[in-house]
Amino acid sequence: MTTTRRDFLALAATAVSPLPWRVAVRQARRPVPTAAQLAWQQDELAIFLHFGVNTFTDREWGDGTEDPAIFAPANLDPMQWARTARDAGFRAMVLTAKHHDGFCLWPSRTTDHSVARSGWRNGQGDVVRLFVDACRAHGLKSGLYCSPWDRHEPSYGDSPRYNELFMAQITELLTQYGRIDEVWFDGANGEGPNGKRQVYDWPRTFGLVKRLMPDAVIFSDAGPDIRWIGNERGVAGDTNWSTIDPAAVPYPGAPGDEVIRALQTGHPGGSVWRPGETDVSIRPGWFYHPAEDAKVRTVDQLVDLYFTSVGRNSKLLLNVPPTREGLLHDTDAARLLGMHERLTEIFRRDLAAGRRTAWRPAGDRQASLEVDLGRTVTVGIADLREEIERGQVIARYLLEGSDGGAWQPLARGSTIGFRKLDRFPPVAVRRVRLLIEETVDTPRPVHLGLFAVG
Ligand code: FUL
Repeated sequence: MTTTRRDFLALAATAVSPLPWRVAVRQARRPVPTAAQLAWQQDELAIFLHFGVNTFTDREWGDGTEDPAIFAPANLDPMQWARTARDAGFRAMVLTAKHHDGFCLWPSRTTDHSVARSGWRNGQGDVVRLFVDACRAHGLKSGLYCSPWDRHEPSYGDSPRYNELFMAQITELLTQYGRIDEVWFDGANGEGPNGKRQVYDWPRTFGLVKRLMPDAVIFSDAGPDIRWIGNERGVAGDTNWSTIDPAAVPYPGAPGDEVIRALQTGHPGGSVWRPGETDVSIRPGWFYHPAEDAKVRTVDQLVDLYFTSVGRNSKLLLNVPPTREGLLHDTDAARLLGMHERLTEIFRRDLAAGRRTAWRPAGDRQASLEVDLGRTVTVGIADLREEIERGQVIARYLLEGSDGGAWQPLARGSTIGFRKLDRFPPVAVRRVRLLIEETVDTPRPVHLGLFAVG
């Protein structure tokens, strides 16, 4: 029996460490975010806008036979979308320029299945243009979703022909509207109108975006810049590495439990930086349905989403679908503003700010951080942050508090990354310490914020 290099690494790993990935991790230089990935994550909150013919047919997936004339928003106002997003503390918006039904919200030269054949503004309107203008007017970044799955386009399934058309659509979107910050690809790959299945050309697609819009981040299940978090419930993995093994998610839409697990948690030894985006809707559906007006998530639920996405080293892409009028619904807008007020209140005063802290490395895989709060205060939330510009390294930690007596555990966790928020029953403490029990590289000082509301 021969021992392969892979066997050797596996044996070596089990011999020196209970963590099988440690050997591999030590060998390579750890990945770090690009400037665009870092800015994307620091934005924390983005609004997703599902809008199109489905808004008027009351469906979630159009089949491509919709008459463009049904697209007739009476009061379309992307400035209202952007104003609401900005006032609610969101920093970006992503619009479905084309969903699976193939209807283009811009007057594409590649098809007549677009706003150009709708009654809206006598076929002279361009929703993408109004959208990017509104984003710019309100200081928001703009993103475009362009579905590769197209149930209208006759060439879909005739792979080389459709791929040409898809490239042309992306080219229009990335050359006619100025800077676009995020390009969003759904991995769905269903049948076309001819019943055929399409073979997408992902390397070409990603290459085109990189060439036309080098500073944009590309989202898809498989990256290359931002990965999907693996579910649409708004919950990132409690363990969530921004690094991942690219082979674990080989292409957008790759099926399987292992793929979902990899998306949820990332991998400490992953060779690429590919943080997870958490997309979830404020309503049960992605598109607007009047029957869901009483099913909008409550402020409490939205705050919970913040904790399970942003608070787990992810970014929240919260879908708020415009109505048939072309506006964000009053209920949805009120909930967004309520969420913002609540979060502002929660994070109003950092009880650890300006307090004496001591950072103590212990060897090259452990460290502790202790803060003396100067007096006894009640804390219920910890806000932990790694300096991710230099990579993500923490794998396990314990947070403890003391009011003079013995240290009491407040929270335990695995990864931290950009931001980890822990909520625990409010407790009176004078000192708090973070014990970093395990890392995958030399630990660096962590930011610790403490807040009162639990
Ligand atoms: C899914 C799509 O099929 C849904 O309609 C929605 O756009 C969601 C964000 O992605 O895969």
